Amino acid sequence: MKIGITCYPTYGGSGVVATELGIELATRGHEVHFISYSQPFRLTEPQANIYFHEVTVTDYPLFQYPPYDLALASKMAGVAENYDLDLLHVHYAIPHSVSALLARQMLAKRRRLPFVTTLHGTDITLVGLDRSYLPITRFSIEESDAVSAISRDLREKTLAAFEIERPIDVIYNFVNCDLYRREAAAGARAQYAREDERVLVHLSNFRPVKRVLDVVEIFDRVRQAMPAKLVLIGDGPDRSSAEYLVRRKKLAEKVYFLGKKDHVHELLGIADLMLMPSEMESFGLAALEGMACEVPAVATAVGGVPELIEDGVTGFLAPVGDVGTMAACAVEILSDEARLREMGRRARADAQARFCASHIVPQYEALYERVLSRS
Ligand code: GMT
Repeated sequence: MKIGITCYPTYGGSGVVATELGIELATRGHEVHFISYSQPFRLTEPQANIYFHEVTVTDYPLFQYPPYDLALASKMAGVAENYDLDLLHVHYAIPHSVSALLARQMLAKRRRLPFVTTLHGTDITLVGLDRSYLPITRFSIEESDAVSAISRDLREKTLAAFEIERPIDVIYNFVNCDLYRREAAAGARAQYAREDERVLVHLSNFRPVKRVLDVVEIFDRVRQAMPAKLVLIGDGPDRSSAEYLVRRKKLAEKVYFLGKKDHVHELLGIADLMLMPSEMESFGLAALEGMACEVPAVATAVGGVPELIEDGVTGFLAPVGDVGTMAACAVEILSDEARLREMGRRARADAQARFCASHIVPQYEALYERVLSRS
C-alpha cells in the first residue's frame, strides 16, 4: 500500500506512535509518505520506503493566523496525486482530520482518497471539548473512512462526549520489543548512578498534564529511604518549575534533566522504576516503552492506564496527586530486588504479548484493507 501519514512531528506520544508506525509499515514493504511541517523527531535514520513532504505556510501581513490546515490539505492532495497514495492516515483529530477531509473532497471528482483518523487523547479530552472546536472535530470524526482510538477508555469518552454513533476501533499503542529491551542499555547506567543507588526515570513532554512536580516530590521521599538518582527525559513548559523545585529541595546532585533525546530505548533500561503520575493518560506510551525494557511504572489510575498496567503485577496504580502512596509503592518495590526484577520481567512479557509492534501493526494494516475494500 501507499500511505500518507500526518502527525505532530514534535515531542509527543501521538507523533511517536505515527512515526514508529510509519517505520514499521515501511519495513513491511509499504510505501510511507510523511506529510507535516517538519520531519518527525524520531525519524532519525534514513530508511527505504519512507518519504517526507514538508508543509510550508506562506505568511502574509493580512494573515494574523497563517492557515496551516489549508496548506496541509493542499499538500495532502498534491502528494496523493503525484505519488498515487491509497489512503491518508492522520494522527490527532485537530486539525489533521479536517485537512484530510478537504483533501479527499478536492480529489473526489478524479479519484478516491479515503482517510483514517487515529485519536490519541488530548485531541478529545482537552482540545475537542472546547466548544469552538467540538462541532468541527465531531464532523471530521463522523466523516473519516475509519476511526481508531488508542484505548477502550478513549473510545468510550469519545462516543459519550461527542455523541458519536459510528464505530470506533480500539488499536492500542505499541512498542518495538526488539529495540526496546534491557540489554540495550546496560553500559549507560554508570554515567548516572553508583552500583548501590536506585535509578528512577520519567519520560514526557513536561506539560502540566504530566505533573512533573509530583515526580520530584515522589523522588524526594524515595531518596530519604534509600540511595537513589532521578533521570528526567524530555522537555516542555513545566521543566523550569521542576528545576526550581529540585534546587529548593537541594536535590540537584541527584537529579539529571537530560532534555529531549532521540534514542530513548538506549536510556530507559538503565532505570529500576518509572514514575508517571499524570493527571490524564489515554494510554501511557512512556510506561509501555519502560515495560518493554523491564522497567515497571508507578503510575496514576487514569484514562487507559489500567488497560496497560495491572496493579501490583506489572506496575502500580494510585490516585492522581497521591504522592505519598506513589512514594510508598516505589520504596516497597525498590527495597525488594527479587520482586522488582520479577515485576520487570512480567512487565516485559506483557508488553510482548499484548503491545508488541508485530501484534499491533497488522491491526492497522487490516483497518486500511477494510477501508480500501469498500467501493
Ligand atoms: O501526552 C501528551 O501530552 C502527548 C499526547 C500526544 O497526543 O502527543 O499523548 C497522547 O497520545 C499518546 C500516544 O497515543 C498516549 O500514549 C498518551 O497517553 C496521550 N496523552 C494523554 O492522553 C494526556
